[in-house]
Amino acid sequence: MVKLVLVLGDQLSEGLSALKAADKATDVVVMAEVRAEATYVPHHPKKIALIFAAMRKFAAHLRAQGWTVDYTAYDAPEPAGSIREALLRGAETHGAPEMIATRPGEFRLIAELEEMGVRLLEDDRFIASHSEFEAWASGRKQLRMEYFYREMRRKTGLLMDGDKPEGGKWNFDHDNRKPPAKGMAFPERLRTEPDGVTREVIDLVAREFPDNFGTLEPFWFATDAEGAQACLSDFLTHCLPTFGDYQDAMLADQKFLYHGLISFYLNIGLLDPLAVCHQAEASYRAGHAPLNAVEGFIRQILGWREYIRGIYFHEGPDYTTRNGLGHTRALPAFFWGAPTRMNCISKAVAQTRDEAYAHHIQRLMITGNFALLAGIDPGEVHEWYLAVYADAFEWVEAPNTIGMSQFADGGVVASKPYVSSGAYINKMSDYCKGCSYSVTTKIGDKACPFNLLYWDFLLRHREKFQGNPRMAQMYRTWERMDVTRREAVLRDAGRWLKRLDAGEVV
Ligand code: FAD
Ligand code: DLZ
Ligand code: SF4
Repeated sequence: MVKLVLVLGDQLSEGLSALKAADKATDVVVMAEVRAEATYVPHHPKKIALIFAAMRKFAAHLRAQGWTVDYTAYDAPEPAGSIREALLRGAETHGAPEMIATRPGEFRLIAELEEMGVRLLEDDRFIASHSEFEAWASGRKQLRMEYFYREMRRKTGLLMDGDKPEGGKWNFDHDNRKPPAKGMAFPERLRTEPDGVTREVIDLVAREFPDNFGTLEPFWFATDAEGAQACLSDFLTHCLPTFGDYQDAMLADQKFLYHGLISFYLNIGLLDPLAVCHQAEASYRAGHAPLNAVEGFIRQILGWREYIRGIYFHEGPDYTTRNGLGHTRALPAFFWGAPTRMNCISKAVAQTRDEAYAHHIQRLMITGNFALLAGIDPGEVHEWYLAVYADAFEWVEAPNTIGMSQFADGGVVASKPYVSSGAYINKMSDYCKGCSYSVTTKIGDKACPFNLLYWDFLLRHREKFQGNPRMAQMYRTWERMDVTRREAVLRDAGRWLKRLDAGEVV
């Protein structure tokens, strides 16, 4: 009996559970570039091009291995509007009564497939299974990444010295996260020239999605497993040794610093997370990269990435609608490229527009920090992050945005809100030098908006946060401030927000 095997645009892995459960001699793989997936948010054109080009190449790879692949292109004479439509059509064409798929990374699509009777198999491309995460989470009051990460180290043996962590410590962050230093040298990053298949897709995306926010070209992503591995190898050779030191630094004319630039490859299946961690560990064992860098890098993948996925499935489908702080302000137009006088926001958004990429601290402490301080509706913030980054799929984006960044889940992911005044941004970046606001000014028209909004946020949510021991110091600082100064800060924050709401260039 013929089976239909659905392979989604972020399931481009040879070892996919649905492929392992099928027989290439009899079964048919269904892949489709569909309107519903390409438009559920206005994805960045580079993200759509990456996914479509990688899908086409994966289909060709499967065919070369002997699979029958029923592939519908976005501009096919009879396009498929949705995954459901592609499957129903495939079932009719191939007379296949049974449909299987690897469980998608989004509740919306899981519900759609379940409703159609598609048999869903566990996505085993992750290091922790759902049941392992649930076993770890059950009975715990707080789900802190650090403890989960230690379990993952023990489970995989990565950076272990017997039953002890390599170097005697689980976490070397103390040695990391330095501000940018003078004379830092940045290697040229490997860029992949588009080949014929990618070029066709780029032309299609330019035609079909002309109004989406984001610059399509130059397009530099790898679009197959070999290309992704070449990018990873380039990172391991040139950047990993310095990865930890400057992980949180931000520079206006350096978009990538020493970051991996691999999340989009991991998330669509071109790289395997465990294999990436093993390669990083090998770099340490060979004496090529120091422990603080390698531990920091492995923690991002073995710890954060796995933990975040666990949280999405643990918390359930209502997670993206949470709004624990009751924030309702509309997302300002400058998130979509309208002018702003805030240089940090302007630079982070311009980079996002050009590359469909920003590194973690730009996402967390520039755009995310601003949205949280200004009280933007977390649902709108979530849709923005889901749209604009090439690595954004709901299972990974939502806990980072709703949880870590916007504290809208009430503290499941973060133990305190990630907020800062301009001082942190000034310490970790060179943005403030080129800004029309003054980072050292705390009140008045020149005052950095982060300085004003920081106190406004803390005061608005005083009841919620003043009992948090990690925030008590901030409230004590406020109490020590002169009363007239306090009044001026709140007055100026209110005025600034009014100008924002009125659509002025702020
Ligand atoms: P590196 O800094 O080189 O880190 C190596 C790898 O670690 C990354 O490729 C990624 O796979 C993993 N990693 C690191 N931090 C995280 C994290 N917090 N969650 C999950 N994986 C992590 N990451 C996504 O993959 N998709 C998203 O949609 C996404 N949305 C985010 C939204 C917000 C508001 C924030 C604050 C973070 C978000 N992240 C997301 C996490 C992180 O910013 C990116 O994984 C990272 O910037 C990717 O760049 P890189 O490959 O150069 O990472
Ligand atoms: C993100 C995306 C886009 C833009 N297009 C497609 C597509 O046309 N066909 C497809 O199979 N998958 C696509 N995807 C990825 C899906 O949206 C993704 O599989 C779900 O969000 C689950 O993570
Ligand atoms: Fe951003 Fe404030 Fe610095 Fe300007 S002064 S770049 S708004 S932190």
